[in-house]
Amino acid sequence: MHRRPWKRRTAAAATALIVAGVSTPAAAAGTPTRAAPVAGARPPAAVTVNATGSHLAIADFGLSTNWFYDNPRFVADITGEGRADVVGFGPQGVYVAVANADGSFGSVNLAVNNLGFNQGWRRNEHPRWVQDITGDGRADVVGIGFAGVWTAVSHGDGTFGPATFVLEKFGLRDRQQDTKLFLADTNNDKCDDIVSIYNSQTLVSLADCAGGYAQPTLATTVFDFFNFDWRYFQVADVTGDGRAEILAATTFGDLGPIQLVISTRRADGTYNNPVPAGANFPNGAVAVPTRENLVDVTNDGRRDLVLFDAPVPEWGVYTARAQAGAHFADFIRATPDFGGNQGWTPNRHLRLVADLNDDGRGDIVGFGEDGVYTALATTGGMFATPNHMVLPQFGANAGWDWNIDTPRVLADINGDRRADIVAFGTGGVYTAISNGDGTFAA
Ligand SMILES: [Ca+2]
Ligand SMILES: [Ca+2]
Ligand SMILES: [Ca+2]
Ligand SMILES: [Ca+2]
Repeated sequence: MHRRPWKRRTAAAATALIVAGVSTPAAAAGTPTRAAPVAGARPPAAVTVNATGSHLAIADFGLSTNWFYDNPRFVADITGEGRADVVGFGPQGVYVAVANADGSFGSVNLAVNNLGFNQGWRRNEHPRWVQDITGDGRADVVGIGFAGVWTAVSHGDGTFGPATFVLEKFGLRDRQQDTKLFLADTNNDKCDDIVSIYNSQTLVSLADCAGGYAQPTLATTVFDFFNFDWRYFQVADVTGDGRAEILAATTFGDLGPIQLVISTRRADGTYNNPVPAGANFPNGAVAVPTRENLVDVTNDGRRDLVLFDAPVPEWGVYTARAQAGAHFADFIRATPDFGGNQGWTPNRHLRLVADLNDDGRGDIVGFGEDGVYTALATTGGMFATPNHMVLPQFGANAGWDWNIDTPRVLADINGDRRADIVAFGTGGVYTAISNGDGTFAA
């Protein structure tokens, strides 16, 4: 019998949680109601966006060419040239557009004849990633389908090897519901491994750096439904040693009060029992790690926690700086901006952190009601105040309030190490190139 902590949680306990930059509610709302759609059948696009004044970089990958939530789109460097390319899981497979040095993109090509919508792949059932699994600096394609793991290895010129079934594990057929799946390097060979977390069973399958995966091994039994808040797990390197740690949030279980904990990897591939990770608030509230807010903001090579939508003790953005020894300093109020008191709303106003000026510190980019606002990182985990509206585009009032159908990401597409805006809208892919001072060239 599995006990689910969120069903036991009291209302008082739930309000003690801070939900930071959460994408989960939006994803749940976007869950298709149909269980098994007919191949090729597409529901109408849920939204339209007004991209007036934005630069249309690619007239594809957008709502008008029938890309939506069941077509995950990524911006990742598949050529190893330092420029992020557009990679989308479309009707017939994986489509790519390689970035050019001037911020434009090459033609859209079908690079892999599988892992697409018409082959039955769905966002909520079949996770897909575009990350490097061979250690050559070129992002590859990984998908976990019905029976197991598929990969396609990047050749570095915009083409890929064939989609190959490499491991009969983790598939929808065999895994338990509520299993958390992650792709992250756990052993510092630069090849991203598969981490699976389920009640009392955390498994790691090591990448063989040739496109395949080893049989999974048991990393720890500690993460169970009773003691851990199942909504929040993260697998990421926050110590800078190239080995991903496991971040989790405890419940009011046997381990004591709710807190953020961290589990580090042993040399033999197993994981140590989690210990308190710090990152405390004065009032004892817990911080919730998400991928979006684990970004180095101090240029020490360690990912820090950046927390939005934290009304305690005051509104604003809070940072907890990663320190040596798998521990975070306590949260500090890093700027009074971007908070709910100014109208910023979790599921309407996307806020991201990425380095806009190549100083090694992640900066804040907020997609507000009427446009894009930025605040550059200063020192000590702080951000410049006040923030500035730098683009009158990509705002919620133009329809950019739904980040599943129309994702917006920050990635360096022109190779100057400054993160640019890449937005998938109605007409296709819109971009805004970072000027390096917190502003963008639309
Ligand atoms: Ca690769
Ligand atoms: Ca690895
Ligand atoms: Ca910066
Ligand atoms: Ca750039």
